[in-house]
Amino acid sequence: MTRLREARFGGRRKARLDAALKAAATAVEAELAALIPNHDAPHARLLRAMRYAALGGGKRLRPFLVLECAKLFDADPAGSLRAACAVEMVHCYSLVHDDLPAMDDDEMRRGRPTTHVEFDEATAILAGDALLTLAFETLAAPETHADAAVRAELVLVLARAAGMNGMVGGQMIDLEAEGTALDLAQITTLQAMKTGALITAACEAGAILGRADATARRALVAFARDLGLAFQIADDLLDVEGEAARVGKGVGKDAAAGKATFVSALGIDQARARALSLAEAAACRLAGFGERAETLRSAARFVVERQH
Ligand code: GRG
Repeated sequence: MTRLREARFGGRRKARLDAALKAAATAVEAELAALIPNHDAPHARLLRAMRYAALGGGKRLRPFLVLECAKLFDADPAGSLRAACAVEMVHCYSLVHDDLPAMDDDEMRRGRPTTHVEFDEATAILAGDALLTLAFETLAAPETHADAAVRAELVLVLARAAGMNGMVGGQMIDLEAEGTALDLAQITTLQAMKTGALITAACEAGAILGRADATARRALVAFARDLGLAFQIADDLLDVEGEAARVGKGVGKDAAAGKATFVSALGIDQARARALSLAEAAACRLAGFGERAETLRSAARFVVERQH
């Protein structure tokens, strides 16, 4: 393929991906707004903080993955959207708690003040707790899927990804490791738990909603694992090279906190090369889905080029 044709092809793929991401983000925003009520109640402050944390920002990558993976199997779109929102709620809760003074102590997130700065620490903790529990309430409700076994499996997969052997466990390792020189294998394990587990659960949820067979489900899990690592390396690169205004949060924080990252372990050039090869490997995992998985393949390729 000539360079010009390649660029045009890439451009078309990128445009299609952007449109799919935008459509997913719009649908997720509307559904989240419906799932987190905004009414006059004795606990209205909690509801406002939850909405602040969950609405009006973010790339919505995880819910996009739920929706795209579920679409491969023609799963019911309404149920898939609810499951996508559940995954995003867990993600939003993790951001709220991660930003707290006791953790990363961040003041900016998604281009605006973090939840504890906008409200207060206690409210932010409660908003995170309530988003986490609402995620499971949403998955367990019959509107998400008519089959209780499917709902139970969704709950199981998300709980495992979010909990002690997944995101929370990864966060613990991360906090304990500050100022320590982790090797590449240790960084990979940490990040697979902290960031990768939820990304994997998002893709697996799509497979569960669509009652995928074991081969298809394994392929999506393998795709998600490569994608998750590529995504995290891109995040580490952004922390070193990105501009705060564009990234929407503080940058240069990893080095300041003495955190071991893919960039500190590999250097910038090797980290970028590794992200690119992981993204390519992720895309190859989807060969069995043919054309239907083109948007997911594009997501893998473009996740490493993101600017925020
Ligand atoms: C506090 C329980 C608890 C867990 C914290 C995932 C996590 C563990 C913290 C999030 C903080 C962080 C910077 C994690 C690295 C993963 C990452 C890049 C998160 C940001 O995800 P994006 O870029 O954010 O998808 P948006 O705003 O687009 O949704």
